[in-house]
Amino acid sequence: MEIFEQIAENVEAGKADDVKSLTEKAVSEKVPAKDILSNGLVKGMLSIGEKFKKNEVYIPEVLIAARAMKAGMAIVKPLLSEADIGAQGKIIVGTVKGDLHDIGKNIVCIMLEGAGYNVVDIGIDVPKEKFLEEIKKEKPDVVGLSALLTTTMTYMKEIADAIHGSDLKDKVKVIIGGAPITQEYADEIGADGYAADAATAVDIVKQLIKN
Ligand code: B1M
Repeated sequence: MEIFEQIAENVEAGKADDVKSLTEKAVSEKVPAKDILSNGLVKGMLSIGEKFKKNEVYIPEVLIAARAMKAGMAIVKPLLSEADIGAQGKIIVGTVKGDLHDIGKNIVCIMLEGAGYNVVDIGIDVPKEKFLEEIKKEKPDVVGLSALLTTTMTYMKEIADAIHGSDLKDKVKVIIGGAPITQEYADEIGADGYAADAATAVDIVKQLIKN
């Protein structure tokens, strides 16, 4: 079985120690960190996500898998940052108020860091006031909002409205993402970009910072 498959299977099975040692092995075999992340760690997490959706596994299994994934991410993350050729721009990323999901957001942050951006992760359950405060403090080029629940995605509009209604309007671009988000919703709330996955988020940020 190839190493990516082994990593993905062990993420799914929640075996943090095995994920850690397999990730270390892949790194020592000079497998690119980005490939370990997307073909192994993320693949395993997406797979358990699908099973959770079909009620084939429950929340505890998902949490244990997330912990295993994080064990691998801890090894891969500094390597992605080492590939940094210099900060291309600054991005603030947070999961919106009421929402505690952070796995996708963390992957987006890692991929952006890996692409050379200076990323400020402001965490989960973030109210609009905190987004505005951090934008004023950090002066990012782009602010990224993540939401995984249909009940919390509506809060993205409140954040977008707060930014667009302030003097920060022309200073920062807004991108949004998360499982229930669509391009239509991004257009509806006046966001500058939408990304279905972390790799696309990097592409969109690149385009937005260039313009
Ligand atoms: Co939650 N959960 N969850 N959950 N959970 C979902 C989202 C759900 C779809 C599961 C289901 O099918 N029923 C469902 C939402 C239903 C809905 O709103 N329509 C759901 C629910 C209902 C809940 C609770 C309400 C459950 C309960 O308590 N009864 C509760 C809510 C807690 C809260 O937030 N207030 C809850 C709790 C949890 C856990 C704590 C158990 C855990 C979160 C652990 C954590 O994040 N630390 C969890 C998980 C893990 C999931 C699923 C299984 C997996 C999410 C995940 O990590 N996916 C999820 C089912 C699913 O999505 N299949 C589910 C893997 C990750 C790599 O993908 O997050 O989509 P994703 O991120 C992707 C893209 O979306 C995109 O890029 C990422 C990487 O490619 N992306 C962005 C994400 N953010 C982006 C931002 C960007 C750009 C792209 O720009 C800024």
